[in-house]
Amino acid sequence: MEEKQKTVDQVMHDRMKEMKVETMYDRYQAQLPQCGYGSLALCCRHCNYGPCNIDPFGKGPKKGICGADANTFAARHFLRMSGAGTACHSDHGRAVAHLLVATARGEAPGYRIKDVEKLMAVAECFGVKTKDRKINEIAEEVGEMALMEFGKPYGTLLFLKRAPEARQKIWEKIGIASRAIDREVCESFHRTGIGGDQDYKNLTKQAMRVALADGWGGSMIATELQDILFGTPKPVQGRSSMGVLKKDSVNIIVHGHEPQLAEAIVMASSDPEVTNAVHATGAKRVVVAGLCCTANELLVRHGIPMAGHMTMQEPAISTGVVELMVVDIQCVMQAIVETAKHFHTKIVTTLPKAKISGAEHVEFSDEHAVDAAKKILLMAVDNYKNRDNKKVFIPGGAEPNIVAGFSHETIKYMLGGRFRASYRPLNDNIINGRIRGVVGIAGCTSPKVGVGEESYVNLAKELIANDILVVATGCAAGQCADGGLMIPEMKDACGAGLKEVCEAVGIPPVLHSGACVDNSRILIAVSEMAKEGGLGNDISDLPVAGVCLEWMSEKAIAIGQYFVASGVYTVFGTNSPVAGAPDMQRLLTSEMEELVGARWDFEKDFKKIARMVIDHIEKKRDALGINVKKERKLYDMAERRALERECKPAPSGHH
Ligand code: MSK
Repeated sequence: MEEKQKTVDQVMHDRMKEMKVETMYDRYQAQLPQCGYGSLALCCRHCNYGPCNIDPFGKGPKKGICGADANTFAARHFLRMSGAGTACHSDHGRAVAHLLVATARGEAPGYRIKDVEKLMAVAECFGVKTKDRKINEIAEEVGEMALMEFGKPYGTLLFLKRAPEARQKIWEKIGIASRAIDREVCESFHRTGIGGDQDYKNLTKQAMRVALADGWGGSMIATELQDILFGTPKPVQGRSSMGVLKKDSVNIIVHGHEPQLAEAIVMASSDPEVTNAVHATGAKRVVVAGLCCTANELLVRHGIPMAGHMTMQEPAISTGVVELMVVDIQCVMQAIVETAKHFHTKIVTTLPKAKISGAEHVEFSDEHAVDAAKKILLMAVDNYKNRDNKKVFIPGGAEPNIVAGFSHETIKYMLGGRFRASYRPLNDNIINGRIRGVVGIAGCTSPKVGVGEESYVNLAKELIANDILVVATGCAAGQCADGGLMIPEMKDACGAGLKEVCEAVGIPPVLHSGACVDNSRILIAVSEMAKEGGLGNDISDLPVAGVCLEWMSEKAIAIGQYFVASGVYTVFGTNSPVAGAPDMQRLLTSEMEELVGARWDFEKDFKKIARMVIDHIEKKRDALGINVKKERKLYDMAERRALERECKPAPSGHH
């Protein structure tokens, strides 16, 4: 039997083992068996009576010292995760809003407004006047309005209005329309403290409200305002593989989430002082490559190469060619400082709110972004001389070309054309069955599934073979890009219907839509599909689903919860975060459907997940009446004569 080719991840981990460089997989093994109480959400340490555990099987305690039961333990845990995830995406959004205001005021040299059309669209949604006003004036007010969304004392979030009316009514009816973003995060932590909210159903409702403040609040602010500042993604060719790092170049990796840092590094990389310094070292050029969601941001907007997804941060350093890894915030592992010690790589942190012991720190601010970026680049160039060529190992060298940059505007434009951009053609293709449905695959990569398992790649292949269009974000998108799925030629792996559509439009069947904050693009896309007509009135009517196979971050839980609260059936892999509390598990996986028309599922096996998602899509199609097969009617002779009589033209003068 032909041996399966090793993935880049696997090759690099073999290499790191050889070099005795510790990896996250080693540390994962060292943690096994992981704490059973923690895994089942049955450990509470919210107060110093604890830590309290609940024994789900034996005769041990069934309550904490305060009397809280398993459902309260699990629901509080779930709400805190949703709140923390929302805080991450939203604080990111707040930073972008500040940058927009600073740019509009001329206080952020180097940055400018790139997408005026989107600025106008957001201004309209925020009720900001645009007539006879300068672009910068409008941008300043839009930025300020966005900042108000975090702390306004009254009302609900402005972007909630973008959802179909039927969805907004559900949110209002059950009291989960999000108010100010900070208020929802703050209240979530208040309610989960000792002696607060102790009703698992009520806690889960707040988990919906805080998560909606992420998807339709912080994340949407981040995505939309980033598009205004850095450009809305359009189809762009890119490369994704560790092979984007070059032996003959100064390599700098930008890792984290907030694109303002990465954009500044890109701007400064062509500064003559930097290019001259590079040439003086004998290196050919400076390579800026992205990692994690920063990579997604750079890729979808500029086609800047992507070195890998989250679990590849240690392997990337272990290529021995990375002069410097500069990080901002989220999904950056403390371990990289130790990995870097085996090589010449410098680790540089940039934000006052995210430092790492042992890393160097160059403070980054909107006002001095390009100066800080230049300083960081020159540090990288200076470090080139310290590279140890004996340690250099870049796996593969194959650099799959990918086509990325599928914002919801792009999808609309590609399907409908510049002057009649709409979701009509997509809806029509779903109605006629060429496309059975759409699945968003989002989220993290995790050592829990094994080294280089390519679970997202396998799932996506299964889905496109069944005529399901896939939209990918975050590290799931990174894995699909590495796996070579984001090229138009992948049409040949599709079912006949999807293949026909991909061929006609010239799109890959797996669309890269950006970073994890960009799941907000999926919310807008499904809202527009519902509003376009022919597929019901609400998001929950659509034949769509969301999947996250290797969830890790609290952000993933917030995303899952806002997908479900928005009406999207969502399946998570590995394990349920509330598995030890049967009522809570039932609430998420069944009863939420009655509340919001969608629910969660948890399943380890990606093949089963593919089946679950396909079944769900077919169920929705049945409910919409678009799976009706016209039965072939065979007429007998008497019926044929009757038909002929009916079809004969009426005699003239007879009406
Ligand atoms: S980076 S949150 S591992 S998607 Fe957005 Fe990737 Fe998950 Fe971090």
